[in-house]
Amino acid sequence: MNRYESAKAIYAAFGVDTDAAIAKLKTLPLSVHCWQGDDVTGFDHDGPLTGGIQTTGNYPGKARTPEQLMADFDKAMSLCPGKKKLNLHACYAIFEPGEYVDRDKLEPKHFKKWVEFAKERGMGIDFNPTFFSHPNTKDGLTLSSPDEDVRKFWVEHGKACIRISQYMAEETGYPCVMNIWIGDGFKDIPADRMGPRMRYKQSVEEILSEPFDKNLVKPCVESKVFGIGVEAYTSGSAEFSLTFAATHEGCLPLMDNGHYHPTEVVSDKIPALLCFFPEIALHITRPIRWDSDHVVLFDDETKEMAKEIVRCDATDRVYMALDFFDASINRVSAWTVGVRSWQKAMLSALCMPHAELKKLQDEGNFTKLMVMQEEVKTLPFGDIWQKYCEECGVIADEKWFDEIVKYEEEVLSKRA
Ligand code: RNT
Ligand code: ZN
Repeated sequence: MNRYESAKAIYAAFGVDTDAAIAKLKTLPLSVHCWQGDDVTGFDHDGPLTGGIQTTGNYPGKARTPEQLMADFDKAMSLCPGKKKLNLHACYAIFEPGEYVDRDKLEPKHFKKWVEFAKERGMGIDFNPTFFSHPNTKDGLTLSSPDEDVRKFWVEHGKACIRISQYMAEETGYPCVMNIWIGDGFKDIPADRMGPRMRYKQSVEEILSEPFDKNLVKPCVESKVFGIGVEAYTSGSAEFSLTFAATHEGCLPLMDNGHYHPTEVVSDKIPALLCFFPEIALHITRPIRWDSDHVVLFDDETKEMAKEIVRCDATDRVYMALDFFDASINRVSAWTVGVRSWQKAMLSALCMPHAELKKLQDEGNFTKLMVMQEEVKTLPFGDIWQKYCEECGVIADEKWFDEIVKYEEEVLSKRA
């Protein structure tokens, strides 16, 4: 018996069908963010990264052109099992030589090359208006600005992004999740907390008044508790964003697990939101002490989030996207580790006897529940992972890193 067959039998004794788990995971799209490849820079500006987020590190070989970013993305994805979607930001618009339009004037044609890229690879696309890294941010505010010209500019950007999202969905045949996140906020104690939120509410309502097909475009609002330089207050707080989504049909709440107080966990929020929302969206990241956007690992909270999605039978109701950016290590490797980690978390969640464990809970058998939850932790998951990778045609073990070393030597190290 080979290792997979042996592992499969061990799992079967727990009532888990590992073949079914592998087959299921192959169908679940994971949205992979383009911005790990170039430290959230994009192609439409030269200025710094703003909006309260920051990349740290200066590892050589960063992608500087669409061609480089696409090549790096391809390299990383060739080492990752599973179904992927491409997650783009508006600042990754690709202009013709000499062409430039500001963000309020963006059109589908500026994303044609990305659409071709995605279609050739059978991927859908998710999209994000970029409300940061732009000079038209006044006193740190965009959609919640009291300056009507500034606010209107960003509303127009949001509307343009709805049209672009609709185009992406029509072209690829997959719904486009369009996520609204603003870094608006204040460094110090504000005198008016409600005003910016009322303006933010009005702005998103104006953006969503742009016509779109609700089956094709899935607008979201992403909350955040604080950012660098906006420590005291954010317009898009958790309560604001959640309530906005709850009261605006067709708008989804998006939870980024770096955006809450450090003792809060998104794994517990997933089943809470699923009681009310038909669909929700996630940004999967790894906060260390703050919203640091470290590379996602196969760690406890990551596993717990995946477990909740599977246990709630919500794999078709949760849009899963990665969101991290580490500039201190090889970026292609960072991408690969993050994607593989989430895939591992999902596969291991799919290989748990959830019905049996729930039964123990409902019967009040907490003694056995604890025993079983501990026992399943040491089942031979590595053999299931290996089989999944093999079936997906990617390297299962640590040898994938040899490919990174080679790519760094041959490609990344040659970049100016
Ligand atoms: C920032 C948010 C947001 C961004 C991306 C680039 O804290 O998490 O999602 O990371 O839009
Ligand atoms: Zn995020």
